[in-house]
Amino acid sequence: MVNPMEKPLFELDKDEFKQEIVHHLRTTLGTSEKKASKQAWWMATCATINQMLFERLTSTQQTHLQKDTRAVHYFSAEFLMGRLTANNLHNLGLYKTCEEALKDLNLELADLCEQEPDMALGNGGLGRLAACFIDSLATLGYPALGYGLHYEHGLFRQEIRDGRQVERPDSWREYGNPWEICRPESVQEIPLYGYVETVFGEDCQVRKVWHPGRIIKGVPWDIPIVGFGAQTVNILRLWESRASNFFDWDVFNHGGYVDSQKEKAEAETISKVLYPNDETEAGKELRLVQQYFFCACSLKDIMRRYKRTHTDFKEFAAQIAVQLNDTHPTIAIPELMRELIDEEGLEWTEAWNICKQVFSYTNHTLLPEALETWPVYLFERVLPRHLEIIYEINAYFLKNEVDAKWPANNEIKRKLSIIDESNPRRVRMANLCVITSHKVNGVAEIHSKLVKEDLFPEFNQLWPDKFCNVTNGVTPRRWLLSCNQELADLFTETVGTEWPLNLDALRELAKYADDPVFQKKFMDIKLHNKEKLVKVIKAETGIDVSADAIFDIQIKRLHEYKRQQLNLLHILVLYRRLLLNPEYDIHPRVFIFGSKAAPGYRVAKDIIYAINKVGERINDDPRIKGKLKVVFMPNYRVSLAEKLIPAADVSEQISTAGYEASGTGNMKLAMNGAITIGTLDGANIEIAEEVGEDNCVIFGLTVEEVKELKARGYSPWDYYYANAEIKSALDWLDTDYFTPGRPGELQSIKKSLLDYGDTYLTLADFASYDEAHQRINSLYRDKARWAKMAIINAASVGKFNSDRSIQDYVRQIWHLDKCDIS
Ligand code: GFP
Ligand code: GFP
Repeated sequence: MVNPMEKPLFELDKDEFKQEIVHHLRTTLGTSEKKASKQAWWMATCATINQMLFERLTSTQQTHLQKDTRAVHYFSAEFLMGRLTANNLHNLGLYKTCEEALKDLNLELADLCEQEPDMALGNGGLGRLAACFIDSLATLGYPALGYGLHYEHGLFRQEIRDGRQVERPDSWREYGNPWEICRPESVQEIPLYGYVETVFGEDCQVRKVWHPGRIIKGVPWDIPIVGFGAQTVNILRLWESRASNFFDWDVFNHGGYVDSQKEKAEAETISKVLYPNDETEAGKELRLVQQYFFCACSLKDIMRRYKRTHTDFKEFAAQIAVQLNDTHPTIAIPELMRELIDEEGLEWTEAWNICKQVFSYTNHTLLPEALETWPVYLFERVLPRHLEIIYEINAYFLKNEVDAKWPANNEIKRKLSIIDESNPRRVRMANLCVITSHKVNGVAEIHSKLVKEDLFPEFNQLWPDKFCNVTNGVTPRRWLLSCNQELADLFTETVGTEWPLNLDALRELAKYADDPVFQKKFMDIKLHNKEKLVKVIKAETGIDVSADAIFDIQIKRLHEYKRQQLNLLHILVLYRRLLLNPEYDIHPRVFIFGSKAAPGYRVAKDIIYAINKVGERINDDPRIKGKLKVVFMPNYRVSLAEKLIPAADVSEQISTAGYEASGTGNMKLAMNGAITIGTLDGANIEIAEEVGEDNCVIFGLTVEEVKELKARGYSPWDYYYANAEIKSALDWLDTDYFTPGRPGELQSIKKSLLDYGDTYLTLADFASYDEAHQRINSLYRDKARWAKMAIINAASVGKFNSDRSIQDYVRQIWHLDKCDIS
């Protein structure tokens, strides 16, 4: 493979690049050098990049077609792509050329990159994982397609007003997006609602005919996914919904303009917005329709492509792998059954055998509320034929599998059934996934073990070979090469150019971990990144912080199990200590948060409010002499993460053990030399194994201890009464100390930690967390020791390259071959 760090794949030199940009500025953007806005310059740069991308895209697709390759289709309701300009340039090996070309035009590439809105078509880790995976698939040269929804509005833009989260609409393509290509030639028609008719054919065979009540049009938009080295350019195909017959001219001509638009508006609603994860009540029906819509479009697209080279379905399972990213795309299972049986005329068993080989499922969480179920009545109305198919799968499964293994055991039947028989009856999507898929994987070793033992123990008894583990990973191209260029250059200088493809090459760095010269270079880069972040913090929040302080960062969705409240409680305790004893000896600390809360999740929003209010008080308090600062960065998103991660000293990974399936932020931060303070949860365990327990700071209850404590009966009050600091900190929240004139505004935090039982054992882990922070404090003061730890972290996280995850999927689940693109 050509390594673009040594030699640009495309031989454009700086001057040619410059000419192309100017050419596009004039001919594609229709403006001139004198008048062009930064936005126009950015668009012209993207058009230049696309020239190269599209060529590779076409040759990739042609080669895949010619060689009739087996491909994986990654079905995901979320793809958190972020920005693509810098990433694409790095993967093409043209970043520096482009930077110089723009310099000649008196423009800064980094500055132009800021023009790009984030493509935030996801909520958090799950969606960003999908984005890293398609990067790795292309990099490794595997035929693969990402399939998802073309949300008009991605995750909301978060504003902070008087400390509170306010959700504003995100409009990532308001002024056009240079990376997407509309493919009207591949439009699909998707049926919905209606009823099912039973027809007796002349051959006396019973057939089911679905008479849909509505047809929606699915319009595909392709985003090219460039692998590093740009041999392969795969596609992320996102479906936009439109009315199939969107303008009713008759109605319009009779004066009913609004009516004529109604159907159009309704159809477009389907791909209008991304649902934030925890919002389970809102728009249930719409959410089910969204899931069905994108799965049905994608399967039709797959079948269309398959039929170009095949006349029957005998090879289908050999050619097609579909990975279900969580339960959101589960409806693809009955949809493929329906297509094969009702539309293609296959027998039930034949269709079922195909489905069992095609699908595999990744579980991302053990939280019961995240395992989707849909009321049967809703299914009946929206997807009547699919409900029948699900019933049939279920009957077959209960009779042939469950009854065979546990004869006449109604309790087990009730538990494993796809239908939950309580009132109202519900369809359990996870059960359908497990029953159908040939492989089910968790996303870190401990999580995969818990999936088997706690979540699906009976399924595991039925099919022990079905369950496996693929530990998550992140792409080092975005999360090191692109976001931390100075560090990337130092690494290239030290270990050579191979590491973006083989992250294990960074192990070499460990040799220099004790070398004062290397330590200085490494820590100077960290300092420089922190200085850059200081400016961003000032610009975004108005808060002054010093780059000499420890930058302690917690960035992730806001959820009580991720325990931002534990971090906050510790801040309150530190603040109190400083007030009681101004000489209290700590190295200055800046606690930085970035986090969005699901709009319907009250306590999560209250935690954001509390962080901001506590922060305001602390940041303005001269008595503590700047030893403590609290920063809440608004609108956390991929592009902000790219600025925060390179500047982190400490990485907060503090979920209750057993609750964070894996985590991926933990990997990104360690990769950039931050020291983890973490529980033995998710991938933290594997990170600790790789970097060594001396190079991270572990605290808190283990999974087993959490279970035991819960079994014994956990009472947070015991900790409240036993620990005077916890008590004072929580009682503080009853007063108006942080919300002058408005006492009790922060009470809900205290309530959730005491009155409502502290589900996530925040108080039980507090003492250990506090002690861990004291260790951080003394470690940081030993400059050489800290630098060594940071270097060893960066050197030891080769395992967490998403390329490794993809290879694990290929070996255990997908069985794909790489395809050379000539
Ligand atoms: C994709 C390809 C493109 C091609 C368009 C045509 O192909 O290169 O030009 O779509 O619709 F990636 P298929 O989806 O038809 O394979
Ligand atoms: C979820 C899980 C994480 C896991 C990711 C990707 O992400 O532990 O790392 O999926 O598998 F919770 P969030 O969206 O909750 O971050």
